[in-house]
Amino acid sequence: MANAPECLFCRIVAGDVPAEVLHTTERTVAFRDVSPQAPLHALVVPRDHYENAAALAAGDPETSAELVRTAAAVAVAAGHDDYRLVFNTGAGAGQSVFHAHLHVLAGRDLAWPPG
Ligand code: DGP
Repeated sequence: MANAPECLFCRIVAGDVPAEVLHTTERTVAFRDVSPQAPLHALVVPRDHYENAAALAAGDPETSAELVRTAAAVAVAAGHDDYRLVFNTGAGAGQSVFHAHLHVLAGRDLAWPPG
């Protein structure tokens, strides 16, 4: 799927918007969230543009799996065996950037159920 020039995360992937990149793979980029909700708060995104996790899983299941592998690698590299992975899907669920992204949260007690 082509990248979307107006998409913030496409621009981060392209290097046009700065971000603290933690890990890259052929298909994914992981970078720190600008508004961290935990000591480790990273976002893992596909290099290609998909609106949300469901669209990514339907269109490119291998990259969908790589997102999870990358998220685990980021957490473990930061010293965390316990971590939370979150896909917000839809504005009502808190999605504000409509390029699929997997939140990686770790380093504090994470309550359940989430807010
Ligand atoms: P969500 O609400 O699930 O769509 O998550 C979007 C996240 O993106 C949110 O936690 C804040 C983060 N974010 C927004 N703008 C930027 C940015 O310019 N740079 C970085 N690194 N993160 C951003």
